[in-house]
Amino acid sequence: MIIVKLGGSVFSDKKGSPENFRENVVRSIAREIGEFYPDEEFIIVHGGGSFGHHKAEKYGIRKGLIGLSSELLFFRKKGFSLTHHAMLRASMKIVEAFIGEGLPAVSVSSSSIFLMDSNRVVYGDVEPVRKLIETGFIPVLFGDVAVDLAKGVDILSGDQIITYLTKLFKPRKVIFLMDVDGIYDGKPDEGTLLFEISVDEIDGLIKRLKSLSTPDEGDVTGGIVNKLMEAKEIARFSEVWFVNGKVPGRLSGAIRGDGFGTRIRG
Ligand code: ATP
Ligand code: IP8
Repeated sequence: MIIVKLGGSVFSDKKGSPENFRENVVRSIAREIGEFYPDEEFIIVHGGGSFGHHKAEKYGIRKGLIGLSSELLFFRKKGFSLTHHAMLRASMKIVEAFIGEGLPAVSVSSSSIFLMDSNRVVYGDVEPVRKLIETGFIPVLFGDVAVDLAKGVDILSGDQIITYLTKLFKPRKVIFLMDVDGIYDGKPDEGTLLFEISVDEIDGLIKRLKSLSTPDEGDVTGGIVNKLMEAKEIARFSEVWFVNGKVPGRLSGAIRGDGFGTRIRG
């Protein structure tokens, strides 16, 4: 099994207009997956991109529901519904592109199967996902809003969903598709591309990137730093790759194992 994170930066321009969508890029990714499916099982998890992050930010979903005036409570609950709805639209477009390329992709709403507690997933009803795979489908999950037992509501990132799924399903590979060539030792336009990072080096890299970076604009789930924190956990169970999802051939390279990008050594 391979889990592919279809980054929001790949299927959309996160700094562009709300709900912009790169259909050609998603179709090309679906075709590459089609070269390996059905011999290989896949789970797709996509991020928020220009669909989820705008609304999550506007309605302050990460701040939760505790101690709010009735007016603010209504505002935030409305935002929860609207953010989820925007993610359903993103998922519909992605699934349609996959079906258009002949792949039996099926959308699974993350907010319907996961519960969080203080920002982390504490429960996931993933049996239907397992059965979908066993029956030959390609489940498509996504970063979403979620009920949080401590805060009321929160945003659940696609990256954290992957950590949870990896521990249960033990995929042989997890491949993160982004709009840059892999992980850099600084900002992508200034730093050097790292072809291989050992798990033990991730904390040092995170520290360095935190010291360089301004908070990720347009990303409510912590951008590259959070992604690396999840990757550190994921790498205990699976091979991890970061490749450019906008460049044809990079995903298949990572699937074959001779790809151009960053590989995390477990
Ligand atoms: P989403 O969370 O919407 O799914 P995504 O998974 O595509 O998005 P981001 O969280 O946006 O990923 O993180 C990828 C972005 O991180 C890239 O667009 C890149 O510009 C930025 N970035 C910042 N620093 C680095 C770095 N050192 N190495 C790689 N990318 C970096
Ligand atoms: O883009 C965030 O998921 P991510 C989902 O994988 C929302 O971090 C709703 C913003």
